[in-house]
Amino acid sequence: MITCCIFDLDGVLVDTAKYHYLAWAALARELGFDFTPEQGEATKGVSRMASLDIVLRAGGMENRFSAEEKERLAAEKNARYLEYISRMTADEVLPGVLAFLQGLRAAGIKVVLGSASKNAGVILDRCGLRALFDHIVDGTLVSKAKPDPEVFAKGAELAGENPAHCVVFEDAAAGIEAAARAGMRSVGVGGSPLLGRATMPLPSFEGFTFAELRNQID
Ligand code: B16
Ligand code: MG
Repeated sequence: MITCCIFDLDGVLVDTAKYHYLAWAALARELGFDFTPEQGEATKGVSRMASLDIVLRAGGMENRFSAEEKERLAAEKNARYLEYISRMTADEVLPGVLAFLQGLRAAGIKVVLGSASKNAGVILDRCGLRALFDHIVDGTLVSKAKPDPEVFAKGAELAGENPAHCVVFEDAAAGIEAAARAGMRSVGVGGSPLLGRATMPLPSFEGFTFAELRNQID
């Protein structure tokens, strides 16, 4: 039985990874080194401060800054990221997502957000998605980053649903592991080979329906 679907945001519903990357790369440039798109892959699904550590390591600067200076660098990156996402529109919702979410609501399935981002609210508002969610769990509500199951466990709890009846949609390996640790099935969105532990892969939401989800994993 499936009664609740929990969605990661970045990389699943919208492609904000490119904005995260541009903002981190600009910070790296200011610090005097290049941060490549390949290196940027490792920041996907990872918290803001853990992402900063990845960036600093790429420039050989992991031990250069105090905790206070790191907070300032992360705030600088976030200000740049906010400039990008504050210009987002509904056109940036990934193909097939809207129809799938609407289909879930029509079928009476709970729709929950489970994102590590502290900026999830801005993105949902800009893209006109907020009204489709019954509950929103974002980086402001959780203290433990994926692969800790906290974000998804909290989503199920808010929705009043049994984790065994929840399905998580994720594009990052840490998120697939978090779902498993929360006792939930998962859909690995985007087809990365790193998502092999997901209950099922889903290259894109285009044409995908709740009936098909049930056929495949229920
Ligand atoms: P913020 P998700 C994650 O969102 C991103 O994938 C990751 O790249 C980012 O560092 C993290 O949110 C924190 O984001 O700086 O906006 O709080 O994939 O869990 O929706
Ligand atoms: Mg993600």
